[in-house]
Order: sequence, then structure tokens, then C-alpha cells
Amino acid sequence: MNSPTKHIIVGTAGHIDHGKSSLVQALTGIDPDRLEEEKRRGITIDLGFAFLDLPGVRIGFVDVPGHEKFVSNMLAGAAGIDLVLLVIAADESIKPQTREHFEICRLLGVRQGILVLTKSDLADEDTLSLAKLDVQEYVRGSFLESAPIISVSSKSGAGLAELREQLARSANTVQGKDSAGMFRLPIDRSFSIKGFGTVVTGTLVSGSVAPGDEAELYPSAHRLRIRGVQSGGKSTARALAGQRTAINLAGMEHTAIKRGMVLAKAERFRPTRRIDVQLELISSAPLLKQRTRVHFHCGTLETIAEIRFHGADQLRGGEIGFAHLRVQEPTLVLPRDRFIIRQFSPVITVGGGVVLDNLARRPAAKDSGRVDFLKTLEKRDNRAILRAMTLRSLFGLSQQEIAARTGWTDESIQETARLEQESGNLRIVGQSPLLLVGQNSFTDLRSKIMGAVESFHKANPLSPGMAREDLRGKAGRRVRQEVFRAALEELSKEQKLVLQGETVKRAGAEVTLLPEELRARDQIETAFAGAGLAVPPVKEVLAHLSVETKRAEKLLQLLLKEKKLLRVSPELIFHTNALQEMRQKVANYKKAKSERISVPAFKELTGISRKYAIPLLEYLDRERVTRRAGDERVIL
Ligand SMILES: Nc1nc2c(ncn2[C@@H]2O[C@H](COP(=O)(O)OP(=O)(O)O)[C@@H](O)[C@H]2O)c(=O)[nH]1
Ligand SMILES: [Mg+2]
Repeated sequence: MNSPTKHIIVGTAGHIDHGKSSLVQALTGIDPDRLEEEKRRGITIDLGFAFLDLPGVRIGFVDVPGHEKFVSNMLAGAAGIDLVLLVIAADESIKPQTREHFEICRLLGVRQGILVLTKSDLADEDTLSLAKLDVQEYVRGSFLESAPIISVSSKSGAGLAELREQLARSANTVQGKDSAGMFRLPIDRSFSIKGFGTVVTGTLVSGSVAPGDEAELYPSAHRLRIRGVQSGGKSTARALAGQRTAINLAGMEHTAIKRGMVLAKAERFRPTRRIDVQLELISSAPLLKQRTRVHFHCGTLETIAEIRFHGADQLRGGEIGFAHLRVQEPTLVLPRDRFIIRQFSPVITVGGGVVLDNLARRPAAKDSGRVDFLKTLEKRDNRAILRAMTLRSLFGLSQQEIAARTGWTDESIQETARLEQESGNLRIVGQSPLLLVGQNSFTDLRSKIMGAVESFHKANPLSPGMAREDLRGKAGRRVRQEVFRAALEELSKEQKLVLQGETVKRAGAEVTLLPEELRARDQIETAFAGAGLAVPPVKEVLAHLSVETKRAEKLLQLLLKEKKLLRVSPELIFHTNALQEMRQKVANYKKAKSERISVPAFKELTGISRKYAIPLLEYLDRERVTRRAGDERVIL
């Protein structure tokens, strides 16, 4: 049977000189100590890499330095490992960096491991069994409690075959990384190869990558083309999550790329400087106070972070709490990423945890929902997470925002949104791209709109409806156009509102006039109707009414809207009957006299002065009843 090969990363951990690098070399035949200085000094300074093919699984080894001075290098490598080989020299047993590395692996969420007692050739039976007991005692109650213990000698080769078999077995039960996810590679090295140019390496923590792909370098937002991909020392058509990967990049000098940067899917994510996390202090750590500054290690990045606790003002050794990290350098992290913090001086590991909100808001006393929100994020239930995120985005949550805040694929975002809408928890107000709004804020918006329309009708009984733009202003400027439109459309569909072009009114809302208003309206109409074409000034008509000017103006507007009156020029308003009569006269003139009419002839025909004649002729031109030709008009 041809089952696809599984790819996992195995990391070493343990005190300096306990035989980690020798073990990797003995297992793989590859010397992980690649630097000149490492060979000369006989110590591992930086990360080393090697590969091993076992039945059904390809293992990428990350060999880390054990020296306390190089723990930050160790952390850059430890971030991607699926399974740890905790290496303890049988003749020395547990030492300080055994403990520190073990704590780091635990805080990084490594779930599986093998305990390897090295240098078995240097220990007699008693020493060996004592070391075994020591180690078993030490890991009791931890993720390594039931890990197999194997003693080996890299020198004599004793135990290596057993270790290989155990590796193959353990590898099978490791939950591998998700190669269907979004491409993401935290960079651990950047160098240049003659004839190729820039090459970066790292553990592919999610997704896959192929030559020709476009990627983005975070946090700088540079777009880069992927020229070539290697894994396991060979070119490949596609590297998958869980593989040690080398990428040949076009478009950037290797010196501009540093460990800690991340190569990932272009235009998908946002670098951050504010992260909400679940933080755990190791039991031996000193108490941490509000605003303590620490070294922050996440992925391959090392920077400085300032800690603020949510809902507490300190954290003691052994405690777990929610915290906000303000990081010095912008970086790409995603929820569920693990991190480590180390104290400033002396530089020791004090804790670590998991990213909950990678794009956190600045801590604020009034943000009382934050702790509950973080509790939801912690539960890892995608539907609950999307629901909570939508609830916190009062003005709508876009697909882009969800992608940057979760790392989920588009399919998974769409599917989760669909299920949540079906359960009535949120509304999909835009489909592609997706735009979500919480059911609560949508309901609030609907009542806000209804309320605003209602008060408008109350305040403006003479107006047929409210301008859409004014209504939008009342609903809140921060409400997205799509959300506002969706609410209006729904209210109109339910026949609660009537939309007429740019006007919105409550269904059934009619302009109802008071008796004195009815009288005033008739007075206005009569004034214009009686005047024929020699209309009085508008102001004069309104001044003689029994209602105050403001209401009188509204009544005039109403007559204009009803098309009983017509405004021909800014100053002149006519009754439509009078205009109709005038049109008739012009038509008769054409039939009886001529196709052309001069201004004096028009004045005579209608019996009006020049003051009215000119605006009326211009009105007829606009209406295409006449067309100007020199001093005359052609009647059309
Ligand atoms: N006798 C003996 N020496 C070993 C064994 N494994 C490693 N060493 C020696 O221990 C020293 C440290 O080994 P190294 O692999 O560099 O340790 P690391 O610092 O944990 O990577 C070197 O001198 C090795 O030759 C072993 O199984 N038996
Ligand atoms: Mg070493």
C-alpha cells in the first residue's frame, strides 16, 4: 500500500554535553553542528538540522543548543517541534538546562516525547537504573509521564535500533501539522547561496508551499516570489506542513531577512503589537507585577514585551491568568501559537502560554467583556469563537478581519458563519466577501432605525418621509453601509418601512394636516391659482397666512411635492393649471399663426410683463415646448 508519508519535527532538549548532537548524528548520519565555531569548540551554538526516513514517516530533526547562554536559540527551534527527545546523560542525570528545556517544551504545548538516557557506555547498571528513577520521578504528572525511556550509547550504538523503532511508533501517534491550512513559515535562518540568491529556512508550521507561489514577508509586508523549495535536502514540487523547509526567494537580499520574521500567505494576516494571552508562570518563578517587561519568544522571534494582567494586578509562580502583551517589534502571530517569556535579569525562563487574541485592543477599564471573550477563545470551539468575535464587532465583521484574527481558511470561515446564521446567532449581511453582524446588534440597529423614522414623522408631520442619508446618520456613522442597507431592506420586506428612492417612511405614514393647516394650504393654492401667470412673490403669499412661517413653508413644499404648484425659477412659483393653460395657448398660436414666436408676441399672447415672460420662456425651453432661435422661439 502506498500511504502518504507523514512529516513530523523531532527536537532535542537537554543539558549541555549530554549528547544531543551526537545522538542526532548517530541516528541520521548527519552532523547537526554545522558552524565552524561549533566544531572547534565542540558545542552547539545555534540550531542544527538533520533528516531521517523511517517506515511511513519522515522526521526532520531540530537539534538545539543546551548551553544556558544559547537558550534563545533553543527557543527558536523548539517552537515547531511535534515530539521531543529529552536527552539526559546517564552519568550526570538531571541538570539545570534539563529542567529549563523540559519546562519550555511543556509551556510550548509539546504533547509527546521520548526520554533518552545517553552515554549508557559510561554508566554501570546501578547508575543507569538510578538515573532512570530520577527521570521518571521528575516527569511524573507531566506530558512525559508515560513517555518511554530508552538508554543509548551514541559511541557503541547500543539502544539506537530500539530508539529508531520507538521513534517510528511515537511518530505515528503524533498529531501532525495541518497542511491544508494557510501557509506559514517562521524563519530561523536567512543566507545566500551562490547562483541561487536568497534562501530562508524554517519549520513549515501550517499549509504548503510550491515554487511560483507569492508570499508575504511579515511584518514588513514585502511581497516575494518563491523561486524554489527544498525539504530534506532535495528540491520538491511542494513542501508540506511539518517539514523542515528551505525556500529560495526572489526580490530581496538575504541580509534584509532575519530570524523571527515570518513568510506566509500574502495579504492574509496583520502583524501585531498587542496580544491577549493565557499566561502560566512556572512554579519556581518569582511573582510578576503589572507592567513588568520580559523577553518574549514566539515562533522564531525574540523581542521584548510589557505585561498587563486582565482582572488581576499580579501573577504568582505556578498560577495561570489572562494577560495583555505589548510587544516591542510588530510580529505575525495567530491564536493558539505558543510563546515563552524570560525574565530580564537573571535571564531565566519564567513562563509561557498561548495566544488567544492576536489583534487585541489596548487594555481599557470599560472593556468589561474582555475576560469572558478570552474565556471563549480559550475553549477552541470555532463556532463559539466566531459568535463572540461578531458580538464584539458592533459594526460588522468582515471575512478579511476573521481571516487575520483566526488563521482559518476561507472555506472554514464560510462554513462556520453559515452554521451560526442557521442557529440564529448572527446575520450574514454580505456573502462575498463575507460580512457578519451579531443578531443582537442587528436587532438593535433595526429598532434604532424604526425609532429614528418614528421621531422624524413626529417632528415633521408635513414631510412625506426622511432622507436616507439623514437616517444613516441617526443609525450611527460607524455602521457599515452594507449593514445599514440590509436592515432597511429587511424592514421594508416586513412592510414596516417604505423605501421610495432616497426617502424612507414608516409604512402607513400619511401627512395629516390640522384644520388650520388645511385652511392655510388652500389659501396658498388659491393665491397662485387666482393669479394666473402674474403670480405674487412667494414671501407675500406666506406672510398672509394664519400659521407661522415655518409651517407655511412646509405646506408650500407639500404643494410642490404634490405637483399642484411648480417652481419655475428660484423666485417664481406657478399653479400647474396656469402653466397648462399657457402651454395650450402656445400650441394654438402655432396652429393659427406661426411656428415662431418672439418675446413681445409671447407677452401679448399671455398678457404678462417681461419679468414673467423670460423665466416662463426659459421654462418652456427646458420642457422642450420651445427652442430658442436668436431673438425668437421655435415652437416644437
Ligand atoms: N562515551 C560517550 N560519549 C558521548 C556519547 N554521546 C556524546 N558523547 C560525548 O559527549 C560530548 C558532548 O556531546 P554532544 O553531542 O556535543 O552534546 P550536546 O551538547 O548535548 O549536543 C562529546 O564529547 C561527545 O563525544 C556517548 O554515548 N558515549
Ligand atoms: Mg549539541
